[in-house]
Amino acid sequence: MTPCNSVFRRVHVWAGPWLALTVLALGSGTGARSLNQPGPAVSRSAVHQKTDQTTPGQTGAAQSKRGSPTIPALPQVPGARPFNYLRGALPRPPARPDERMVFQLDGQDGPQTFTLRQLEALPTVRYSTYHPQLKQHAVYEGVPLRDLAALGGFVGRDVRVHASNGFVSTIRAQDYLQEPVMLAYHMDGQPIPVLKKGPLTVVLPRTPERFYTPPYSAAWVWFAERLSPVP
Ligand SMILES: Nc1nc2c(c(=O)[nH]1)N[C@H]1C(S)=C(S)[C@@H](COP(=O)(O)O)O[C@H]1N2
Ligand SMILES: [Mo]
Repeated sequence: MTPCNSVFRRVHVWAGPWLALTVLALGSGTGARSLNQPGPAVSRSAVHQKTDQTTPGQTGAAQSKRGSPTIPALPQVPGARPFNYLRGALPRPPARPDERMVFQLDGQDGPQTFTLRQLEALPTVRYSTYHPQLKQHAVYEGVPLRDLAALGGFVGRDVRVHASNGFVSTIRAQDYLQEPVMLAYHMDGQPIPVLKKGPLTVVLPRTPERFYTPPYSAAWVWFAERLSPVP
């Protein structure tokens, strides 16, 4: 269990409704982004989390006319905690013929595939963390596994991340429900190079400390290409 005095825990405070209004008033992307500059895992920004929100992945009708991003509601699953989102879901852009499908979600209603731009339109977190295999700090941006699992209809179940080299790793529900473990697509504001384990790589926050213990080394899945629930 995460110690309650951990740094990570402390940022996960609930903001008042005024804050959600502020975030909405700021509009899409740019406004929210300015509250969340790259930096340590502890963002200076307040937390934007609304309780009366739509489920992740809902787009279109869920968006306001101005296209405000939709911050996902906290899933009604034991162990789920508010995350500090950079922004919520944007309307999913249609895939262009020149775009490659880079990720597959094995949802309960069948597989869903995503281009990079479609992944970028999902709820987004950004934080600085230390990559234990690259042995370097970087600011990563990506989709929380929890939002992908919610989109696939299997939030609360343990998940498997499949990589293009055949590697498969199981990530426990309690880990991705409590912490914003992400499928990262940006590193220091840029697409993640293959030499840095991109283009899609799973990263974990700097805390809790257990994420840096041997049982978790396999959770840092590089070349990620598919997410499924553990059968
Ligand atoms: N795609 C992929 N990701 C992976 C692995 C792998 O074999 N393939 N191995 C995991 C394990 S068990 C470890 S210890 C680290 C190894 O990363 P390194 O080879 O950069 O040290 O990556 C993790 N992520
Ligand atoms: Mo390993």
